[in-house]
Amino acid sequence: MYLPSNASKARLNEAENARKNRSEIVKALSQGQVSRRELIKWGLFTTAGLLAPIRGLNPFVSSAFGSIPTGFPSSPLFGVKPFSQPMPRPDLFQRHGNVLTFLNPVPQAEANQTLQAVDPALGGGQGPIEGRPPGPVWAHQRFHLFPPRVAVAATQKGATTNFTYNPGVPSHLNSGILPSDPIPLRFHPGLPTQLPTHVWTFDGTIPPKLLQARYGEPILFRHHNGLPVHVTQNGGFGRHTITTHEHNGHHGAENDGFTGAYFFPNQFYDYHWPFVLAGHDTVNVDATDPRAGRPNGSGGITKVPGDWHETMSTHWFHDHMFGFTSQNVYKGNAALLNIYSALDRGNEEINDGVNLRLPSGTNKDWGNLDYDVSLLLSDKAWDSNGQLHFDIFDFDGFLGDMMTVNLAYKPYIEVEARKYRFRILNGSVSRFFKIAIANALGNAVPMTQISNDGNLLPHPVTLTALDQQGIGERYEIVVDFSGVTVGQKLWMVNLCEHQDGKKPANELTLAEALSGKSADPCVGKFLEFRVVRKPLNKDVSVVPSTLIPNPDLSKIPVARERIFEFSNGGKQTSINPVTASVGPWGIRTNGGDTLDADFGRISAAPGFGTREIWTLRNGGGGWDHPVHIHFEEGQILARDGSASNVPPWEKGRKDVYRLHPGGSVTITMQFRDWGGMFMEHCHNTVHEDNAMLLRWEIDNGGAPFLKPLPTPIPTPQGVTFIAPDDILPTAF
Ligand SMILES: [Cu+2]
Repeated sequence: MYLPSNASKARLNEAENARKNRSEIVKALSQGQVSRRELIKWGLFTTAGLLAPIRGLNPFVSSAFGSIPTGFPSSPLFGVKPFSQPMPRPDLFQRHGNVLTFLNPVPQAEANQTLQAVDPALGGGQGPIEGRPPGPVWAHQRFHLFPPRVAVAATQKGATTNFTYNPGVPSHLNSGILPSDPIPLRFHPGLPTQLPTHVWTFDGTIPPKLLQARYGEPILFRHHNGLPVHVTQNGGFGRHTITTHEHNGHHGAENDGFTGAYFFPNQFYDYHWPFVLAGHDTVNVDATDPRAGRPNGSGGITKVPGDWHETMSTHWFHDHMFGFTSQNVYKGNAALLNIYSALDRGNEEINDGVNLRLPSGTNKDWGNLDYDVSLLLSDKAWDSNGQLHFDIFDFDGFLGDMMTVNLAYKPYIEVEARKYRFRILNGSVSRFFKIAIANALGNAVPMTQISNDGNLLPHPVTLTALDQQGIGERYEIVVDFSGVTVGQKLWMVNLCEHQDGKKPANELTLAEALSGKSADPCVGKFLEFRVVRKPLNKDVSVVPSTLIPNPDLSKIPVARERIFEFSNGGKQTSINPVTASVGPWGIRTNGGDTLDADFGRISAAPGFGTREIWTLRNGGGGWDHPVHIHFEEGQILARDGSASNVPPWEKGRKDVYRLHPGGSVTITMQFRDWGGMFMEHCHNTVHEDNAMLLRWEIDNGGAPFLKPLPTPIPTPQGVTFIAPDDILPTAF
């Protein structure tokens, strides 16, 4: 938590000094000069993983100035007031249809091993231009069956000014923002411009990027690493190696951003995202069902194989670097991804009996964003110079004290008096949200939740406050402003109060959250809606009472049940310094030991084409863990052992599951279409980076999959492979 702004000067000085001292250790750790192991050996970390209570180093311990469990001084606002800047829509990634001429060299199934000189800072010599692990095991699966039709390229790099902003909507639909105006990288026009060492984003710019994809239209995303070759050029946090996870892509594992498949500065990695409907090989294989399809660009549908019940809408992609995900995502490695389909085509007018006609717009055949708005929520903190600041020393989690939406500090958005769709992503490090919408009288405005994570719900649910939203979760809502008088304002309000990064401390009432009495600076209003006019065109959108029913798994036998328990007190059995980390957090699989992360260890290996039931259990201790399972959405069968505990908004499919303290979630999933190594981890990314992560794999779907798969060991001079360190006895 943060010191109140009226704390005594001496207390603030003490905290600021502690921040500086801690920053030195954070820097040394992030730059690889010391390891967590060494810090534990030196007594700077306790065995519980917390920074030892050394005065002048740990502001989280009681000090001479009182017993407030506190941390930094508040981030300075330099006189900036809330709701004094427009909220930018995301910046669209440019889609290139001429894949083979746009991308040079041409993308290929196996990693491109053409050699280039490696910077001396990275060890010199020669290394491959592509950082993807080489050979058939990491080749793009079925690359020739799904040739890329759209190419997208981006370079991860330090903060710079955006001269090419494309929000995809005219400025009157973007709160008056003129795309021709250059956008310096700052959280508000009145706040300092971020240094290239402190913020690293896609192409180095803000607003955050949005990619628009369609089912059956494979995308080749070439991700260049343009980060500094010197590991020390990081402003004190963030690692210059990256791996990009398309959260919750149904793609081959070589394109999943595996935590151990990271690549180095001056390399690229070709991610091949085919966007096939799950069940591609077994359901609707002749592509006759019009509900399984994509908008064809001229009012019709191009049908695709697969199960239409598996249609997904809202993803995001972000870094997954082993041990450094929290720092890198916080630093700006996060982008939004909308997937369009026959059912959810992003056009509210086309009435073909398939299109759900959710709020979006009518101008384009698909992908209209006029009334379909992505909101990336994240809490940030900055130092006395206004530069982005991060602290890894509380393994319970990191909390910022400044709310941002699309990386803008507490902005406003202009809306018309009609229905809007909002795609809300919790892109924080450790903070949960609970969202309500308030009017000027402080009353809750109803909203309709239409999706949970990637998937539209079977049936929409009308609520006056959403459930708690954990890190990585997406909730989509439809808000109807048609009854609001032009000129009035509404606010999006956070009701979820934190006292630390462990879990939400309290759920406040709307009145409590609006009262300003919470000690948590991120409680209360964070986004202002200004209703500026009647709709320019008639609102023809609808919210049907049935959206997308779940796929029926009842006829598929359950091959296996597994239990994963998430708790503290993990131990490390591997001595491999590359693949294994240590930390207070661990995962216990099927009653074995609670183990720290090792991406060389196989903890589960479900059979290709099978269905399983997994129970995710919180081992207790007063933490919540939002657990993310890659690759496949689960249907929640039970919470705390009972189906009746599953709320209506969790009756669709999900990919992040909040366990609640002491709670459990039982899900069912199937494993098909693709193979390779995937992950399961806590999405409180501080927990994830401090060892609450495991590897599981699907490796008996046929060649080239070896059983078990070899572990990649990336170096700037090339990726080598080693045999798995460890295979749990119940894995296969
Ligand atoms: Cu956790």
